[in-house]
Amino acid sequence: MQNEQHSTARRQYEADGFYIHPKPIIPDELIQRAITGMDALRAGEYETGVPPQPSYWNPGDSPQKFCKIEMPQITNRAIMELVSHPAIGNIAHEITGARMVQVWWVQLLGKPPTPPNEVIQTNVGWHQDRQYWKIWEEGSELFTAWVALTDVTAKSGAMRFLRGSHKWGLLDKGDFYAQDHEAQRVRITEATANGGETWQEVDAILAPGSVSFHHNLTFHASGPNLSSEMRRSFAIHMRTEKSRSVNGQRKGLSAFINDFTYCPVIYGEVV
Ligand SMILES: O=C(O)CCC(=O)C(=O)O
Repeated sequence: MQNEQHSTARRQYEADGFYIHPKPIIPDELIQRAITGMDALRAGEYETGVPPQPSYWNPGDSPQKFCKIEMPQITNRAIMELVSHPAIGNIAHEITGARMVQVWWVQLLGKPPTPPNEVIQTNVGWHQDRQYWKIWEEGSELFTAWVALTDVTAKSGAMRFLRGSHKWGLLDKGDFYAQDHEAQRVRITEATANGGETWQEVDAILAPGSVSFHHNLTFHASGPNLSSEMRRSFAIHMRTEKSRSVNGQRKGLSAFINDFTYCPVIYGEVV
């Protein structure tokens, strides 16, 4: 039974370019501590004394703005515990067959509600993560675990994946900050082979403590949060032993990968 489940998850990930795990895997008490940690970060309080990396959102910014804070796990112990949770590493191993899984970058994400009649500015535009990850050699095995801390529904602006788009190659036509999804759809579809790929969107609906995984070439986006609560999550970017930074560089997004206190190995041994 165990093996059958494993192979189903892996087959789905390989065929679709994403995998949505059906049940919560992070204990509720850890989720609650991570939420407290997230609020501390948003208030500029750093438990470890270390600030996050330069970020799109900074303490004092408008609470209506999409909140993206880089490397939150280095500032707060509960967040580090959450992103290091072995259940995430086990599923990452299951879907990739990797011998080693390392967290190499993390983003705290908060999508605030958009009140009725206000202009929507918190969409995440269609993009492939790989377009922002040029520090890694081509073919590197890189993917993301997206952990929900709150109820993530279509109404609260769930992430949407384009089924099978990891097989389209790197199109370099995405934009994380774009707000007009329809204009993006036209531009991206035109860029696919003969403009002919099928556009099939799948919502990643997640209960608190649940996780989705997506391949670095899978197109994804999200719409407005029309619920009354902030949509909270962490995007945990991971690599396997089949990854290398260009020229072995340790800068930008690969700056910390030799520091396992910042970038924990969450499955297997360092290779
Ligand atoms: O949180 C979102 O809506 C998008 C996040 C994202 O682009 C990612 O985790 O790679």
